[in-house]
Amino acid sequence: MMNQPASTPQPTSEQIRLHVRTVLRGAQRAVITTHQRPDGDAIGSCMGLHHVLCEQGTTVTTMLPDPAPSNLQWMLGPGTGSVEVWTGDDRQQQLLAAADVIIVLDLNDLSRLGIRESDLGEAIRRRQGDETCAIVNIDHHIQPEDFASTQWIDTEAPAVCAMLTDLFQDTSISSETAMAWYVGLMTDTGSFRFPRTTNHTFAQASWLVACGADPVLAAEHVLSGGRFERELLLGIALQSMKRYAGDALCVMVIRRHHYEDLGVSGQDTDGFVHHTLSIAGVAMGILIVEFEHVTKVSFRSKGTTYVRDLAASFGGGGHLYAAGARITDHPFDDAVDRVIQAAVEALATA
Ligand SMILES: [Mn+2]
Repeated sequence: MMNQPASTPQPTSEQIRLHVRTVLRGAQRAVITTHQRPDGDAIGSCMGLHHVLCEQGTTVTTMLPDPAPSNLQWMLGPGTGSVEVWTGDDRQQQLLAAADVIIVLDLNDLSRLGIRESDLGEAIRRRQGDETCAIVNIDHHIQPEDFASTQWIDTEAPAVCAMLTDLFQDTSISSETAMAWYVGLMTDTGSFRFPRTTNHTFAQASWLVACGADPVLAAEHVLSGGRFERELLLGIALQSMKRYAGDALCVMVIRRHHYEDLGVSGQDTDGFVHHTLSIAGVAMGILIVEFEHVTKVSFRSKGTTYVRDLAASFGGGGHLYAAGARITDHPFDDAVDRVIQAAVEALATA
């Protein structure tokens, strides 16, 4: 949505896309950013657009809130622009303050980038309402915060990289850009198998490969770049699996000492939950991870079983088939029991 008086009709998605293209084309000093703990779609969408803007002569800084994970580091180069991790120092604050276009990708809520004076989220907020700076938000998550001067949200899109691929379909893109967007498409669709993978997704992948993306190399880098300790943690997660609700529910539980003993982090459990759905007869899978002051729950489902409402009952949210929640008001064991009980009830009444 572009910010307009309430009386004017909402712009169509085609109008928004045209406007995004116009803003990007006119960018002189752009800053691109994305969500914390950036994944393939986050890094891919940033770096693909980074290359596009560099090639048109824009001075570009991609400002990541956290370092790229080891299996995505290779995507950060090469390029003429700068790719850096936010520290909030004076030079970076100045970069944000001097940008004429700030692009926020794969993220729809600035508070996730922090709310303190020195945080990236606040540095962007300081440019809100500034006529010399366009804030462009391109995302596919639900419930967006209205923070941008141009906001393009498509919750049907399987990846932000898919949205950008469509946006630049009528242009010629470099092989670096094609590779970056291919990685986002591949990772956010779980290698082309999650819901929202359509014939159009394959058409996009085909075009990106025609433009120079290498699907073999992408899979090799992204899927084979894992750490030994993370695979050991996956082993613990798999060992922890229990089934409930006549085997329709499969639950994984990871405690703090499990990952701390291995020298990895609780975030290294990302993606583990999908293993629950690979079991015949399982309609809902849940991963519950213990953190210092919070229990994080990932819900996944398939077929006619949905998890959004279940996640919402714990104060979380997400999509029909993929949702999450953070539980802070109960000790870990209590939280685990509550989640399992609620899931069993949800399956019984579905
Ligand atoms: Mn995404």
